[in-house]
Amino acid sequence: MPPKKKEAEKPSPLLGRFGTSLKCGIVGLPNVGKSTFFNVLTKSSAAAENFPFCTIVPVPDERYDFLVDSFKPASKVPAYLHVTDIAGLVEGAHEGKGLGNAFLSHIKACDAIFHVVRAFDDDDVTHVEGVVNPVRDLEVIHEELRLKVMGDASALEKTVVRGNDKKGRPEYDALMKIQDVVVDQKKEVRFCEWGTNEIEVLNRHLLLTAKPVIYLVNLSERDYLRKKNKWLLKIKEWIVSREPNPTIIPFSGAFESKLVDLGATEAEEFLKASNAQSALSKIVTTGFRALNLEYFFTAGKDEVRAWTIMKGTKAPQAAGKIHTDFEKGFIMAEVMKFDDYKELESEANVKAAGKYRQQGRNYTVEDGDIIFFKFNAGAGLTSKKK
Ligand SMILES: Nc1nc2c(ncn2[C@@H]2O[C@H](COP(=O)(O)OP(=O)(O)OP(=O)(O)O)[C@@H](O)[C@H]2O)c(=O)[nH]1
Ligand SMILES: [Mg+2]
Repeated sequence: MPPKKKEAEKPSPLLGRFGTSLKCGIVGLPNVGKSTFFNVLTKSSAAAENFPFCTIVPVPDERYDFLVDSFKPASKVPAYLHVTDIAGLVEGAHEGKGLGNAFLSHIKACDAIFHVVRAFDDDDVTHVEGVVNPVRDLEVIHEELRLKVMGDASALEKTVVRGNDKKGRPEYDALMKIQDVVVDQKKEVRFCEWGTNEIEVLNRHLLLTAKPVIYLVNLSERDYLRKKNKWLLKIKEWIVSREPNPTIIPFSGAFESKLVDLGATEAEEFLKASNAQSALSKIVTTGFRALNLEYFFTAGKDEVRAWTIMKGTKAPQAAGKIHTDFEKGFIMAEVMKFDDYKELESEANVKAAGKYRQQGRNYTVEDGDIIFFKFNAGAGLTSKKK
C-alpha cells in the first residue's frame, strides 16, 4: 500500500460558503424585471421543488443529454441551479429603507448575485428613480451593498474588541485587515487578495461584496433581437472599470417570458424566424460556475445522474455525495472521460483503448467525469457499485 498522504494537500480556502447547496440571488432596483426573470426560470424548470421565491433550474449540458440518449435510463437527474428572487432594493436600503435590512439579509443567504439592470424603456412600467438610467442604477446597488458591508465590518470589530480578542490573535489581525480594506479603502471584498486567516473570518461573516456578481442587462424584446441598445456600451464601461473579470449577459425578460409561454415547439419556430437564441442556458450555466460548483456523472441503464460537487473535490468525498458508505469504504473510482466515451461509444471500447482509469483516494474529480465507485461495505468486504 502506498503511504497515506495527509493534510499537506489541503487546498487553500476559497471565499464563500462551503458545500454544494449554494444559490444565486436575483438582485436589483424595484421594477427592473427580477420577478419576470425568476418566473421564466420557474416555468422552464419543470421541477416539483418550487417555492414562491426559490426555484431550481436544470443546468443545461450537452454531455448529460448525450448520456441520456446513449443509456436511455429509467431515471435521469441533471444538475440543478438554485435561484432566489429577492425584492428590489432602494437607495438607503443599508439604513433600513424599504425593508432594506430584510432584503439585504436575503442577499446574505445567497452565494452569488444575478444583478438585474433595467435597460428597457416602457412608460407603463414606472422606474423607481423616475427615468431609466442603468449606470445610475448600478451605482445605487453597488453603494448599498458596499455601505452595508462597511456597517457589518464595523459591527464585527466591536464584537471582537469587546470579546477579549487581542492584537496578535489571528482573528483580530484578520479583522483589522478586513476593516482597512472595506472601510478605509472602500474596496469590495471579492477584488482583494486575502490570506487564509482573513478568508476564514470572511467566510464566517459572508459579507455581501464577497459574492461573485453576474450582470444581467434586461433589454426590450426589440433591442435584444436587433442586438442594439443605447445603454449597453455605457453599462459595460462602468462594469469593466470596476470588475477585473466581469460577466455581463444581455437578455430580455419580455422575450424570455414569451418563449416559455409559447411552449417548446412553437418557441423553436419563433426563434428560427427571428434568428435569435434564448439567453437562459448561458445565464444558468454561468450562475452555476460562479458558485464554484461542477459535477460528475454516474451513468447506467437504471440512471444517468449529475452529482454536484465543489471544484477540487477528491474522489472519496465525491463518492460521499452518493452515499456516506461510499466515502467511508472507498476503494477506487473507475473513471471515463466524457470525450473518450463519446468518441468510442461504449464503456467496453473505452476499456479496450486503455482509457478507463482506476483512480485512488487522492484523485481530484474533474467536471464531466463519468465515475463508477468501488467501495468496501463495512466488515462484509463485498464490493458494490453504483
Ligand atoms: N417592457 C418590458 N417590461 C418588462 C420587462 N421585464 C419586466 N417588465 C415589466 O416590468 C414590471 C416589473 O417587473 P418585475 O419582474 O415584477 O420587477 P421586479 O424587478 O421583480 O420588481 P420588484 O420585485 O418590485 O423589485 C412588470 O410590469 C413587468 O411586466 C421587459 O423585459 N420589458
Ligand atoms: Mg419582484
